[in-house]
Amino acid sequence: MKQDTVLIIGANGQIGTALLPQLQHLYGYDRVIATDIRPSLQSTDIFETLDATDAAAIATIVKKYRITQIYHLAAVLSAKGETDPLWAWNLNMQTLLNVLEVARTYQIQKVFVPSSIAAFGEHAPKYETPQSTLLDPATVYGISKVAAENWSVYYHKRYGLDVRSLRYPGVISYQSMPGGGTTDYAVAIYHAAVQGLDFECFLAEDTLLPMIYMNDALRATLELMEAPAHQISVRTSYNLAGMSFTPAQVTASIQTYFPDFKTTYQPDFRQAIADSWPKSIDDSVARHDWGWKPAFDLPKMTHEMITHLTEIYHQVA
Ligand code: VAH
Repeated sequence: MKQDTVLIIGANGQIGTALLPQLQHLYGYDRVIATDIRPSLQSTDIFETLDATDAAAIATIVKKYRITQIYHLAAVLSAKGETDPLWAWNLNMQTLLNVLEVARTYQIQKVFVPSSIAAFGEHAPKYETPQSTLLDPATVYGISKVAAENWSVYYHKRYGLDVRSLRYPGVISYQSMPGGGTTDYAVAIYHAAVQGLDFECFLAEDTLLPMIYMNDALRATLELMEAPAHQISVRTSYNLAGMSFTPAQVTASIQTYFPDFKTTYQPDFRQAIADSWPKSIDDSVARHDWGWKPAFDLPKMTHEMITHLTEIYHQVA
């Protein structure tokens, strides 16, 4: 069992909900401190309510538990952020700067700060989007992620802080309901199918987007955080790819299990967000630096999602 003590900020979010048990397995239940502004959603030994806009509150927890690693997973996502841009900016940036300052002050050994393919905008190549290219994001969420990437480099260069990051594609998981993301249709569609419902998609059927199954996203996160520092050549954020698919393709994948399942398409404001993002990602730098390789394609993910969601809904029934 590793000797670190790990703080998760935003443990009730999509990534946090799935990451918590994996960190507890790696470090021990008593060495993972789960925090969120909302009360705990799952059984865990140590949970603290934390408003990460309060730097002193973060520092109090860091000192109380002698934290050595921080996973900062609290953020307002793309679609929700567009409903109140300045609120989203202030929340995403204030929490980030609080985490970086506390980490510097208390000599935290490693900090994980997720970025997103939302950091790319209209002037990035749409296919096999490279690690290094112009970042002109179309959303406040994307702007805050680009700012976070640059602040991470600043704290690494000026203070030696070991901040690591991944540009997550749309993350697909069964452990939590989607919340405020543009790629969340790809989670909700599986919930509809397993409940025997048809699905109305808020993106057009041919909207190709980079996606990743949660198991791969978590493995990438832990492999990055466990990699020796000398292997980390990117201190903004690593491109990460799992697969790319369209709503029509995930519908067809689901129909191999539920032949009568139907999707209709009613694009809304989120279509413009999706259209500003890449269609596929070049993650060759992550593959080179720390050996990244995805394990899930669309058929394998569909099998996992339908299997787990069927168990969940049958338990509820
Ligand atoms: C969102 N799920 O839709 C997030 C993600 C690439 C998309 O960052 O906002």
